[in-house]
Amino acid sequence: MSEKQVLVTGACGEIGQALVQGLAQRGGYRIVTADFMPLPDSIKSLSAEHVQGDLVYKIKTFYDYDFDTIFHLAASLSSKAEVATEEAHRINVEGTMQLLMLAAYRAEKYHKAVKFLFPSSIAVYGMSNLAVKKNAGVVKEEDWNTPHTMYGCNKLYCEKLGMYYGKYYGQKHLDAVPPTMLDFRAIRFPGLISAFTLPSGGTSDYGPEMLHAAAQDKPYACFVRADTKISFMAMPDAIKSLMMLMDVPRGKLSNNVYNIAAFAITADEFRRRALQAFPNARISFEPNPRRQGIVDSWPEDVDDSLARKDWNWKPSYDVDRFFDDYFLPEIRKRYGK
Ligand code: AKB
Repeated sequence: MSEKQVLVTGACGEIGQALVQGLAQRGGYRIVTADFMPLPDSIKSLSAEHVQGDLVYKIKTFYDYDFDTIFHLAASLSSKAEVATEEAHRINVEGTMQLLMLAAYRAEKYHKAVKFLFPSSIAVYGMSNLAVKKNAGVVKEEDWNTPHTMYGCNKLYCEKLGMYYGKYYGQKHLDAVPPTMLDFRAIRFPGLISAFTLPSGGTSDYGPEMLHAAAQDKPYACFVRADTKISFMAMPDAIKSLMMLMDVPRGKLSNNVYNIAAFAITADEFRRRALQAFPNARISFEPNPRRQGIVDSWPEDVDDSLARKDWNWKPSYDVDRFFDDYFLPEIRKRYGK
């Protein structure tokens, strides 16, 4: 069977590295990667070709490629995007727009379905204050689509752009079998935690930063209050969800955008679990008002019943399994603790 050609943008990021490894492990793909940065050694040999540079300027390169699936992961995350807003808009919106145009062009011109997988975020939600956040509890896809950040606005708008291109391009070939179209599918990710890489530029970063610091005996000043609660997920579950959403036949999808959830815990719960595993951990709380404001606008948890219903989504790691079966064993190997 011939290999499917896949593009992974933002391949050097946390999701990118884990996804390239996941695709390579599964086999059957020719993986083309793109990023500002050169590929890290961990995935260098897994990429058939790496295009290094700014996606907005490199886009022309990709018009000659016959991609079956595009994972567009490149983004400037929420904390970074708040201090470099126009730059974030350029990366998050213009980059996405260029790639959607490319996918739509290929779908229409060559009568070929192109799957476009887009990582959206809990940052698309925005609650006005903590009382509203508490009352809202677990939110559905259509609730509270009033983001407070540049990153959240960018992600929400790009979801709409993806649906727009999916709806209005390639429609004349919908009666083909299989239908040929730009097939846009998005997942709203919670905070992600990998045992192998550290995030940068995000606001959910306090979770993974605290755990990695504790495992290395480094002191950590958490930039949000102890009672701050949002949802988190193990990186292997994030990769599993992308693969599941890629695989599911279009006909089973009742939506283009899906919440997924695993466990919602407070920063204090992270501290308690870190101390349990590493009793000498030195963790303090020194809230940063700007970053605190961002997480206070995000929901405590999200309702992923639609993903469960449409494509049988279920995380493999609840909070206990996350610590006991994934994070702690891997991190102990990594830091020799
Ligand atoms: C961030 O903190 O910006 C990201 C996200 C929740 O999308 N991790």
